[in-house]
Amino acid sequence: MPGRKLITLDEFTIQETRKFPQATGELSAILRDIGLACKIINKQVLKAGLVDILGSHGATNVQGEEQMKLDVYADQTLVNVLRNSSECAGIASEENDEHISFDDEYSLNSKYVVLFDPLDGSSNIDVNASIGTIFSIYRRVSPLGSPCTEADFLQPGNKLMAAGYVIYGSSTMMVYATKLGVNGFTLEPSIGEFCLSHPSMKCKENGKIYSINQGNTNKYSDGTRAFLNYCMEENKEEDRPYSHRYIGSMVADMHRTLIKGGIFMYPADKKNKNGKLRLQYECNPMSFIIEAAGGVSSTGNQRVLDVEPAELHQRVPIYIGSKKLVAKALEMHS
Ligand code: AHM
Ligand code: MG
Repeated sequence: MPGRKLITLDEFTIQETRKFPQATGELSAILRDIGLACKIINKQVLKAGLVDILGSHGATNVQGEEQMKLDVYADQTLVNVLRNSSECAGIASEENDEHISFDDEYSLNSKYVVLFDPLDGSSNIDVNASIGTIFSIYRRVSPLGSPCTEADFLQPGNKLMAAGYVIYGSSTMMVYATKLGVNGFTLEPSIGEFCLSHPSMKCKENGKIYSINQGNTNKYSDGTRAFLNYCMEENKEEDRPYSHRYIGSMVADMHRTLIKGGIFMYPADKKNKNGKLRLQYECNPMSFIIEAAGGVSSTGNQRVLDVEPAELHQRVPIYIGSKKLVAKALEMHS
């Protein structure tokens, strides 16, 4: 594009690193590695519709190759790329029961650990709707030079160094946040690079879209039901012009919430007292991003980022998005 300066993800993270003279560039390197893994995953996601032709998990395709389920493929890709990099001490993934510590000399001396949900919303693959990868980066608390431990992964969200997601949608985008803010990068397929397309993203103070699995309404608390009624009733009034949108893929629903404002909820219900979504793999990274963009996120009782995780796969209810609409939901919830 003559006359127009494209800024790649790598160039951007290096520029950001320069703002901190003591920074070593390790965080930028991890973001680059996650970007690389997600480009490899993206290539495979684009072929998802050909599963009947190429074969699915466990099946052998026409070339005689064993095919992997996409979420397993995504998980292994991230693990392999991060294992090969020298900046990551270990990972924890929604796909695995326990964390994995990398034990080569470089990894043992790395200060960061990474958590990810390799392919969130994977039930949407069959219908060709957007899915995504969600990731979080913590500075380890275990000593350098030794294998990382579970404690490194059980830190609250308020200790996050960075978090982000990649959405495999009508275009492929990476959005990541640090305490400096939130920036979005769209994959330019012809050069294979994520390029800065959404600088300094902000979540609107209020929004008109509420996003929830409304099919579960009977199981929600009275407060959540009251909020849903508030959104639905007298919908034509100018000051209450709410629309309901729910894709059922958190990355896609949150990407819309970040860009257009509104609220996304996955509350507790009568059967699932802690909701469905995972604190460490889904709720904390999304809460970190939304807060860095000026929004808020709560379990209904406390800030999501302040929840002390007790176990890796713990679930929490979540109300997240634009400040004013979330405040309204929480007021009615309480
Ligand atoms: P997954 O990690 O197994 O894909 O499940 C998480 C997904 C989220 O992306 C989405 O917000 C939620 O499950 C949808 O759940 P439901 O179908 O109950 O509405
Ligand atoms: Mg998930």
